[in-house]
Amino acid sequence: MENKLLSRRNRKYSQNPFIQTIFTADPSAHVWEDGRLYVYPSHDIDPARGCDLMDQYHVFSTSDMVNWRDEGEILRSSDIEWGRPSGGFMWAPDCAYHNGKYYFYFPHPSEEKWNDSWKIGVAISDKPTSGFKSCGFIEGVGGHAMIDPAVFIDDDNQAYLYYGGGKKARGVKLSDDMVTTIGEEQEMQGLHDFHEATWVFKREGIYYLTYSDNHHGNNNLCYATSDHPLGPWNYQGTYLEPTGCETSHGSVVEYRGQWYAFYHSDDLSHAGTLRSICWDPIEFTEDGLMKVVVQTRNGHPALETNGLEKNGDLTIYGINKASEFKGAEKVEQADAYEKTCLKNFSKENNSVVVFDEVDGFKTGKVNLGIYYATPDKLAKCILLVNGEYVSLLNMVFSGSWRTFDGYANFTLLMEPGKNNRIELIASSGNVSLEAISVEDYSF
Ligand code: FUB
Repeated sequence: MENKLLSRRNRKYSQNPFIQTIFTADPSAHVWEDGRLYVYPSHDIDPARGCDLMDQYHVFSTSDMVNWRDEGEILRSSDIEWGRPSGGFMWAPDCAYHNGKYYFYFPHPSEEKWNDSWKIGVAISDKPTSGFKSCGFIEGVGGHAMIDPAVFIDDDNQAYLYYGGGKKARGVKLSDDMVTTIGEEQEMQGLHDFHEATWVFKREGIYYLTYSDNHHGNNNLCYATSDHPLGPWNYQGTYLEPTGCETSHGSVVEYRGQWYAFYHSDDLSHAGTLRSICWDPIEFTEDGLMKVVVQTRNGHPALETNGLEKNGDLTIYGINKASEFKGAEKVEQADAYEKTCLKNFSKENNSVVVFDEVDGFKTGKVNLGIYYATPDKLAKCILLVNGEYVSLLNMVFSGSWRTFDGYANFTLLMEPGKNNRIELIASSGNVSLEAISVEDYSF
């Protein structure tokens, strides 16, 4: 039974959206020196209030494109000393690696009057998924609607910053410190119907600038090409048709010999400000044109991991180890872990389950797994750790109340050692809970 539980952490085929436990948008994908692919998205906070409350960037990584590791939170608005006093508005970010350091770029307003005071903030770390410290913002760029930074580093190690919104896309060279600019910023010429979401990559000597257009209701992702990183650009058309969501935002990256398009949709929530990140392969013509991406829900096989996976010690706590529960029935069910589950875990029943003495390992950084079945499209529970609210977590349709195939996971900080209290409170939908696990993320 334990193997059945663990197989959910090691799936064979892709699913879109590929991050389902929390809502994420605006994925910026990069391959770093350890050979893994990392995605830096923004985080739609549930319940949403437009895009106002967006905060708390999490990073995700993979070695096989199918099994994703939530690397945890790297920054939130309360870490930004120059930021908007009431926070929120941590919109589409990007990350760059240069001379041994990781630079995380994010748009954030400095004043309550948010749309007039956008700045491009920078946080720096020696590691790709932790230790980021705010180091101010890029002087001389930003202003009204100026969002969505993307950094491209050319083969000669010269870095370029792109950003924009409100119909204007701009680009500028960055100095070696990756925080100050060189020369005047330039308006990107030749784009058609630019809206937002700049991203630049290079393939076979051609520079590509991708962005979202103003297509009414649901944006397209479009692109333009050039033989110079700052243009002028030749508009080439759409490579990602509307995803159904009222915004569109993507990145394009090569990983282990295949090019991939990352984007977001609202397939999970059907709410335009509770978005979820997706990927699909992208192909090019012999002339270097981007073919329109086929948007899938599932089915791309996992790549061989080739020793690139990262796993820590794992401890499982079946429902029999819960120290308290209420508002749900403990029932014997053949397929459940240890043949026990908590049935009818729902808001209507005021259901709560508590696990005490949960291991935070050496540093308290753990990936919490929740194993469940649900007949509902999108069930949710509230996670409290040591009495504090942490997040609302999604549990998506698994087939039926006894199809024990559901797995939600979320990386967080708790206390080191074995004295943590995890509380799950039903928030919507009807769930059969079978176990939780913690994985040591202290490395
Ligand atoms: O996620 C907030 C904003 O919505 C982004 O900055 C835009 O690109 C759009 O996706």
